[in-house]
Amino acid sequence: MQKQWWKESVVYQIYPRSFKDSNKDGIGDLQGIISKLDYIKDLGANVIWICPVYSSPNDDNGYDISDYTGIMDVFGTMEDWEQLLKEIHQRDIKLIMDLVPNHTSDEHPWFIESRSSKDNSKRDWYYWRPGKDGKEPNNWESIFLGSAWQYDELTDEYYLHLFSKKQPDLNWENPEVREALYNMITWWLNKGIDGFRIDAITFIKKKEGLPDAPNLLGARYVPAWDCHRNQPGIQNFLSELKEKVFDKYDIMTVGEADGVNPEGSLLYVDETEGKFNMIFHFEHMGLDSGPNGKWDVVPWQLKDLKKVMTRWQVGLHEKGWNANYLENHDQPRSVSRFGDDKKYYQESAKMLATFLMTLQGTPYIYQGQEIGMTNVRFESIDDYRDVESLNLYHENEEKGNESIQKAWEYIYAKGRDNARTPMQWNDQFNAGFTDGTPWISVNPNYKEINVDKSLNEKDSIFHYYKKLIQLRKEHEVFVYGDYRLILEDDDQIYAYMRSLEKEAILVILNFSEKPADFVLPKDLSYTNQSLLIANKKVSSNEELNMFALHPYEARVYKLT
Ligand code: TEU
Ligand code: CA
Repeated sequence: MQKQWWKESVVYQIYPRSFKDSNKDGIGDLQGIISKLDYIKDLGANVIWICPVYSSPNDDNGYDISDYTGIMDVFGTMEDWEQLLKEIHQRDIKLIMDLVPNHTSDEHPWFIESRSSKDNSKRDWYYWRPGKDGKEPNNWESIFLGSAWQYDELTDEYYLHLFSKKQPDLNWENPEVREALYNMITWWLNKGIDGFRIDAITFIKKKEGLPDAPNLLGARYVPAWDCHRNQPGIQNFLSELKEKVFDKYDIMTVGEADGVNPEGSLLYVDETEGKFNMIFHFEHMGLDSGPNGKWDVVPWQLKDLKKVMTRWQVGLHEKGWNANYLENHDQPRSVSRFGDDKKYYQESAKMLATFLMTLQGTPYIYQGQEIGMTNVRFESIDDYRDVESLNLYHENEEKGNESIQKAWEYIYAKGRDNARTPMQWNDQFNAGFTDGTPWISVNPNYKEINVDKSLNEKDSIFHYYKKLIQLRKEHEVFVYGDYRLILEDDDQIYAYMRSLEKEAILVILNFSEKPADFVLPKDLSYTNQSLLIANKKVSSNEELNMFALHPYEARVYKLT
């Protein structure tokens, strides 16, 4: 396996709007980030991924871009950004930016031109279609609900938007669009950044003819994944992007690849043929969804988590590379979702940290994860900001009380604002995030959960993460070792071996709120055991062959 800096890295993800406000307007900004770089350095992350900071009317918090080469006013100026890059590099950290090539804002000059008339030279830069029988051109549902088409009176046609109606999809079939995007990407790379996280990349190819999706239940709009996600032909676009742009730089690229499975992933991340270094898959994020998608909330099962993660771990071994994450700005907080944010809060947050940091692949830590930030339950819909959750709420509002109750349940479980409440820096006013009024309220638990406290307590979740990051740096086996699942059928314990030549690591995780009996498989022979890290006190004379794990206990042994 080839050694690469991005395989050995630990990434810290920043959602700028919610990270740190420097000028009291209630919105996180670039100077705020600069003021906290030493904190990230102290944690030990050596790559920062920063969510979009480009000019945007903020319908989807920066994922609706109106100027790809401008900085969003409320975040600062290009000078601030340049200072940020410089200060990041001075600390020996790398910076990857978010790249959003599937759509622009409807306020982007390209779209304004495109919308202006049917014969405008940029008309074909987006998907414009006439209505069908007085209705939308097809029955596709937007990923953010409602129709994926928006009617525009001016030219009496509809435009396609897979996300919000302020995010019209670019037409990648048009070579001028691709060229314009490549120029923009090159422009950023020439500024000296170290790579990109590529947003919603599996959506850039649409099914030929934009046909209706199968509609068994006769719904007005239907999810149309099989028409717009990971479609045949997409790899041609990605190869071109790679050859014309990415290949010319020593950068790290991670594609956000909803709808890709381990088998199909090699087209994306094969060591030689792949178009990206790694991708974010969604298979583990789907484990608490039923057949009807994200808002069909069901309990997740450990056996499924093992199956999914193992297929990726084994499937990519020596062929490609994994990007591992348990939460991000689109997902609930992992301790609330896969752990227990009440009774076994500390234990389960650390257990999940152990899991994330000991898998094969590059780990991504989302801001606040390192101090165990949790989901939030605001009581009024006025406290929510996310366009997706608001759409869900309003769609259900029309259907009456019972539906509203359901909507609340879904928003509490899966709403994206769970991860977007301000970073909790201390127990002071607004958790130290802002001296003004925050754009979204602070999670009321900031007095118990905050950075100051986590830094001061030596057994904190923060220090545990820090130690795990250190271990990854000290033992190559964590990065390059293979992965082998053991105790496959155990329904409480998730355990695996990581091995590299003579180095072997045993990871034991109790994913349940009950004690669990661990029995070492007979075929695992070793002469010496040493405990590298654990989230509970382990007595030094404990036998490794058989012992009882506490709820959510995690242990990592080195075996020789
Ligand atoms: O997300 C795209 C995506 O496929 C999902 O993460 C989706 O937004 C989510 O499942 C909805 O519940 C990316 C960004 O990460 C997200 O923040 C943006 O809203 C979206 O693209 C549009 O740019
Ligand atoms: Ca600000």
